[in-house]
Amino acid sequence: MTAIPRIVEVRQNILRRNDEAARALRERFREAGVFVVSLVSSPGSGKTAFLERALALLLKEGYRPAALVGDLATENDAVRLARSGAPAKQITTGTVCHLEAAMVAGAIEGWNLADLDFLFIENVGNLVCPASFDVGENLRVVLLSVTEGEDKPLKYPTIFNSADAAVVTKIDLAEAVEFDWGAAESSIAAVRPALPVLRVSSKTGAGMSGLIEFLKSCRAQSCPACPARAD
Ligand SMILES: Nc1nc2c(ncn2[C@@H]2O[C@H](COP(=O)(O)OP(=O)(O)O)[C@@H](O)[C@H]2O)c(=O)[nH]1
Ligand SMILES: [Mg+2]
Repeated sequence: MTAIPRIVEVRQNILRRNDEAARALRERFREAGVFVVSLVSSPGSGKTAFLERALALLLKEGYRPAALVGDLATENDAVRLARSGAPAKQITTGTVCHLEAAMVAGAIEGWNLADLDFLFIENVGNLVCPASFDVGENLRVVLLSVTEGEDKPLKYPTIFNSADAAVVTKIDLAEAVEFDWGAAESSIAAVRPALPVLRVSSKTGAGMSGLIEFLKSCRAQSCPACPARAD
């Protein structure tokens, strides 16, 4: 009987500490002028594939992007992202199912944030835990690949609720898996009416330029659909 309230209390303390660390991070990002975008999704939805293209496109346009990427193990994704030429660092979490603000703060130690225009944070692939942990981002983007099923937003509403935009990925496969666009959009709208929804294929590049423009407009705070976070 007494164990449950104690667990709740510990969890609340962890979240409170994380919120404080995230607020401090967001202030550092604001002072440095770097716009921070986090990516959340289930494993394999295409976060890293999207970032590979996004980093290359932004570099080509003269922006200075960087990326942090969280997984339980391996440096694989950081290696993939570093090929773009942008700074990229892996955060390995061991058994932890999400990134926390303190992990982000540790990973950017030694980086001069003022040298960056965009910092992408790829969270650990998980539709549950990352929802509760602010990592100091300005914009949280939730990805949903066409191969996952149109009702994921209904099954995992919290993560869609915590996001500022949704991106449907792997649209090159939509026909093959008979993806029902109407059902997917209704699922998202049922959870978060008016959440901006974009579409992309990192394989063909379809939708990439629109998504980059969206991120740029969020950075410039000129996008009416884009409620960039502030404390
Ligand atoms: N056909 C297709 N495959 C993709 C696309 N994006 C990612 N993939 C594949 O999906 C798998 C998982 O992608 P990855 O970026 O590692 O997902 P993450 O776990 O969310 O970072 C890889 O085999 C990718 O090549 C896409 O737009 N189209
Ligand atoms: Mg990845």
